[in-house]
Amino acid sequence: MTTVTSTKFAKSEELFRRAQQRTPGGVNSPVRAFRGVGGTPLFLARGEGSRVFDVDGNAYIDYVGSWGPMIAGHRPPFVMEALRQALAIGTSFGAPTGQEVEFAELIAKMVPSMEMVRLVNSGTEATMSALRVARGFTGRDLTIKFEGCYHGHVDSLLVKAGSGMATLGIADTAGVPAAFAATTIALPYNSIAAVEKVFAERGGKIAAVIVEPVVGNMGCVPPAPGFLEALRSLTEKHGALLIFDEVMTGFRVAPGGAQQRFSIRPDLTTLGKIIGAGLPMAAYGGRADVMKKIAPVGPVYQAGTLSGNPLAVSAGLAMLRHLAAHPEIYETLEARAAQLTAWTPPGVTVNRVGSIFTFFFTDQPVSDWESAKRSDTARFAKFFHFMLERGIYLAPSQFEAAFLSSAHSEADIRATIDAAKEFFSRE
Ligand code: HOZ
Repeated sequence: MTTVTSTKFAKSEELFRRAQQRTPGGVNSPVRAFRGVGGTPLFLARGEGSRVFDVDGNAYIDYVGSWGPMIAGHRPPFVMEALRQALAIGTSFGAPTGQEVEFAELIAKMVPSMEMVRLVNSGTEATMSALRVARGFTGRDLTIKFEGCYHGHVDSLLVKAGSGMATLGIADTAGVPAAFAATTIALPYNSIAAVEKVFAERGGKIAAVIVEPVVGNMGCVPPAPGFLEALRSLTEKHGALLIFDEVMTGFRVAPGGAQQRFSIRPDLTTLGKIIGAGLPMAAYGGRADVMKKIAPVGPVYQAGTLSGNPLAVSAGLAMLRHLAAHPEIYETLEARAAQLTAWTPPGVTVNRVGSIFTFFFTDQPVSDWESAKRSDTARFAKFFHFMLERGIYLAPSQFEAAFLSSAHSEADIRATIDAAKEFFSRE
């Protein structure tokens, strides 16, 4: 029997009630459950340009953008056309296609450190595989990661992780054998001294340093000047690999990602989100001598039935071609995001890199997980619901970033600023 409620979210509420009977927490990925802000998650019916529409018919200016992929907004015509053409051919072959070759060539052109590339289906698979090949290449087991960075739900990387782990306050997840977690050393983001110390003590055992070059998963936290450079030189000095997790920043903060923006060449890179243009796809790649350790050429095994799926590759190829052909998009994104974050609300710290940004509800600078977690999450939750009521859809957690798309107009930006200013003036 259907429960009828009188709120403007009645259909979402009903779907959420049913979903919780059959899916843990009613969602297929934890942060979506609104646990960080309370209330009922919106069940979405469709998206178009800068807008999403929920099942109750409410429209929202969308700053989630599917958590990053929708850099050109929802249903960009060039992606829709590529998908139409791909559908006419077939949805999966489990065999190589010509488009995969073109795609790998274009990725290598846009991100030159990725001399060789493997396509996988999610960011988690990409980081898991990159870590495995780093271990296989170096013959070492330990990994350095940073507190508040999130690299998917890879067993050994769920240590002091950001995103849903930060939102739900889970420090170390159940189900990960202690021996796996023990291969990870979690250090404060932006602390060169902490990384130097660990390398001085255990440098010969460290296979890789994995880092979000701009953190998106504790909210947006930029790298301090010199931090990425120090990671590069310390890994080089000690024979460890530097892995840039560019699942969020890839094709987002520059056509060639954070490594282009900050002029650092990592050994390995992981990509997700924009690379699939909203379809399930990710990639890892890097130095040819490292990537040649992967089967069938080398002894490091990694495989996938749907890897290089023709629909996902068509969409991704259309997206990357579009971004490569229109570098002016990055200037527009930069200008609009700067406009959106040019004012500082009282008691709030705004962090932004390109079109990724976060309003942290603290008046102190946010440069790592210790400072991010001082944010007033209850105040953020009030802000979130106020904005939602005014038709603005933000990520339902203080510890996630907002993403702007090229479909967001100046009018969208103005409407967003007006709503936010109203919140702060009424508070
Ligand atoms: N881990 C994603 C954001 N950091 C959330 C993905 C989702 O819930 O869809």
